[in-house]
Parts: sequence; C-alpha cells; structure tokens
Amino acid sequence: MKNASKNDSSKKNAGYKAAEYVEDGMVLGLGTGSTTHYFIEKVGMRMAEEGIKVKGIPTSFQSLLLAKKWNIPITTLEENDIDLSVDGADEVDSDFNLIKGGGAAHTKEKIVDYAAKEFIVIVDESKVVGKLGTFPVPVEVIPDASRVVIQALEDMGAECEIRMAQRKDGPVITDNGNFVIDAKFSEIASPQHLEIDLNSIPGVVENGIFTQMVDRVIVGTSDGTKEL
Ligand code: ABF
Repeated sequence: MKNASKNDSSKKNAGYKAAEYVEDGMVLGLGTGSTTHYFIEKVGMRMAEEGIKVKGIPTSFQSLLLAKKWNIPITTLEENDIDLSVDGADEVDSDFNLIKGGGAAHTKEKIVDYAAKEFIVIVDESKVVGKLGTFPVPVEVIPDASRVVIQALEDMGAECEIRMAQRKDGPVITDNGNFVIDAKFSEIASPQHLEIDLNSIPGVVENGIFTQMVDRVIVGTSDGTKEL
C-alpha cells in the first residue's frame, strides 16, 4: 500500500474510532485537520444512520464547513458546554503533551479543547514522538507585534519564520486575523513551562503547545487503532 493511502487509512481508522465515543444529545468540539475530517464524517453518518442528535462547536472555518456538509447543527460556547472534543495534532508525546497548529487554528482549538469535559486526540502513528519539538511550535501573534515577538523567541533560543501562504507571497492570516510564527526550539525540556512562557510574551495570542488537557489519544494504524 502506498504510504499516502496507508497514512490516510490510519487517519480514517482513528477518526472513525473516536466517533464511537459520541452519544446521543452530546455537544461536540469539532477539531481541524485531515484526521478530524474523518471524525466529523463518521458523526454525520451516525446521525443519518442511527438518528443520534448532536450539536457541534467548530474550531475553524474549515471544520464549520465540514459540519454543515454533514448537517451537524452548529452551536457556540456562549450557549453550550462541550461534552466531548475531538481534534488532531502535529506531535503527541507519552505524557499526552501536544504540538498543534499546523493548520493555523490552534487558538480556537485550545479554547474548545480545554473547555470540553473530555478531550480525545486522534493521530496517525507518524505523530507519536518521544519528545516534542521536531515540529516547530506555532505561535499566533498580533501582526504589528511580529518583529518584537520574533526577537523574544530568538532570545529564548528559537529559530523563527513567519508562516507564508502557499499560493501567494503574503503571510498566512488566521481566522482571527493574525499571523503565525513557527518557532523551532532545539530542545523542549518542559512543554508545560514553555507553554506558559510563550504566552507571557506581549503580542502572543496563543501557542501550539497543549499540556495537561488530553484525556485519551487514539492512534490510527493501517489495520485499526491503538491507544497511547
Ligand atoms: C489540527 O490538526 C492542528 O492543530 C494540527 O496541526 C492538525 C493536524 O492535522 P492532520 O490531522 O491533518 O495531520 O488540529
């Protein structure tokens, strides 16, 4: 099996497995990314096939569109608490620390995932790491503060790049109208401390290190799933 399709079936297995934890009447946090795409798809299929009724709070415009495609009614954090949030990740370690934000949606994701009574992460095996940090840490910043935030990150030992859009030579603009700085640290000794330190830099909106909030990690494989 080609790597790409093997990877895709792993993501699908993880997403579909997570949908088994959805119960009738739940309010769901709907994550962002290609793995969560399958979770949302399976929830939509279960609504049609089993008649379960759920509501969803999207973490990005991308997941909003997917929810609408599958006729999942949308609600907001103002109106509802979240029973279960399911989301992808770029890296996950054995302590359930994450790096997220490859999709530039980590600010709303962290708000929704943190607010949920239960938070399940779904990944393929390539995302499981011994130590976080091979993937640069996404840091959402107020555009006008970019230069001084980069300076502060470099003083912390990071190599930084403003994330550029693929199709044009401008920067990626998040759903909140901000930029993303990808900060590569040579080593992340304490994800928990770095998460706090990054958010203390004036101009930083949110960073992509997620600690002490994950309840379950479902790892998709080419022939099924396993739990971390
Ligand atoms: C999103 O899922 C992002 O935070 C993270 O970068 C991405 C992982 O994407 P994929 O599931 O497509 O690998 O939640």
